[in-house]
Amino acid sequence: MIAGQKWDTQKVNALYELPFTQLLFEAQKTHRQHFPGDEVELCTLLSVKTGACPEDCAYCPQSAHYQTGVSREKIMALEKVIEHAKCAKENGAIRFCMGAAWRNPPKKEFPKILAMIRAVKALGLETCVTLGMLSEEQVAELREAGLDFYNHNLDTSPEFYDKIITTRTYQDRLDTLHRVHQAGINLCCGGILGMGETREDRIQLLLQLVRLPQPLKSVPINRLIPFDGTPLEKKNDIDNIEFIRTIAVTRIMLPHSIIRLSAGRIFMSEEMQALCFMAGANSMWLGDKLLTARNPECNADFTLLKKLGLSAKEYAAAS
Ligand code: SAM
Ligand code: DTB
Ligand code: SF4
Repeated sequence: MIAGQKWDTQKVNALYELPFTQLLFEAQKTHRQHFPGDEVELCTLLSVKTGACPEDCAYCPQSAHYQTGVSREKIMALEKVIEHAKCAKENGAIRFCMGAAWRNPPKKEFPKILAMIRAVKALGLETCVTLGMLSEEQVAELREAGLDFYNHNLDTSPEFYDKIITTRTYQDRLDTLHRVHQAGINLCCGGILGMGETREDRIQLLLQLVRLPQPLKSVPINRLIPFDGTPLEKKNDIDNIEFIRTIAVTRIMLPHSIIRLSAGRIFMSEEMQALCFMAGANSMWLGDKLLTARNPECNADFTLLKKLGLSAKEYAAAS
C-alpha cells in the first residue's frame, strides 16, 4: 500500500468531528500501542546563524524582509556550539537541533556545519539540523558527517502556502525532503498552526505529511508565535481545543512518529500542555530559548513533568 493511502480528506475530517473526549481516548489508545504512555523526549534548539534570511516566510522574525529587531549574527564558533550542547545534555536533552537562517547553506559555511554535527554527535547526543533547501551533494555530506535528523517543515497546506511564503515553492520543500530521504537521513517535518489557516488546510497538511516517502520519525507541531514586524504579527488564530484536536488527529494518522509540542508553549497553561500530551504529543523543546523566541524555563518544565508523572526519555543511539 502506498504510504498514507488509507487516509483521505473525509476520513481525517471524521476524526476532527469526533466528540473531544472520544478523540482524545482514540489518540491515547494509539499512542500507547507504540510508545510508553509516560515518556517525553526532550530536545534542545540552538540558532547557529541568526537573522538576515533572504526568504519571506510571513511568520519568521529572522526574515530580512521584515523589521523585527532580531539581531543578525554570523555563524557561531564551534566551541560555543559545543558548550551549548553539553549544557543541553546535562539538562536531559537527548537531541540537539541546530538551525540556520538560510535559504540554502552557502558553500563557504557548510564545512563548519559538518564540524558541528560531528562534535555534537561525539558528545552522545542525537543530531538534527535545519538549514533550508539542500542539494544532493550537501545531503550526501550531511549523511557522511553522521547526521541523524533533518528538519524541514511543510508548514501548512499546499493551498494556503502561497499566502505565507512567496520566495520558494511547496514543491521546492518536497524536493528537499525527497533528497534527504533518499540519502537515508531521518526526516523531521511538521507545520505551524494559528496562521489564519482553516481546518481544511490543517487536514491537507496532515495528508501531505502521511504521504511523504518516509514514515516520519519526528513531527513538530508549532503554534504561531506572532512577532511584531512580521505580516502575521496580529494573528493568533487557533482555538486551544482545535489545537489539541490537531495533535490528536496527528497522533492517530502518524502512530509511529514522535510528535513534538514545539513553538508556542510559552503561551500555554500547564493544563493545555497536559491535554496536548494526553492527545499524543511526546516531545518538547527544553531550554528557555527556541531559535530567537522564548520558551518556558527548564525548571518550570521539570516541575510540569513531575506534576504530570512524565519522565524524560533516555538517550539511545538513533536508528
Ligand atoms: N531556515 C530554515 C527553514 O526554514 O527550513 C530553518 C529555520 S526555520 C526558523 C524552522 C521552522 O521554525 C519553520 O519552518 C517554522 O515551522 C518554525 N517557525 C519559525 N518562526 C516561527 C514562529 N514565529 N512561530 C512558530 N513557528 C515558527
Ligand atoms: C520547528 O518546527 N520548530 C523549531 C524547529 N523546528 C527548528 C523552531 C521554532 C522557531 C520559533 C521561532 C524562533 O525561535 O525564532
Ligand atoms: Fe528563513 Fe527559515 Fe525564517 Fe523562512 S523560516 S525566513 S527560511 S529562517
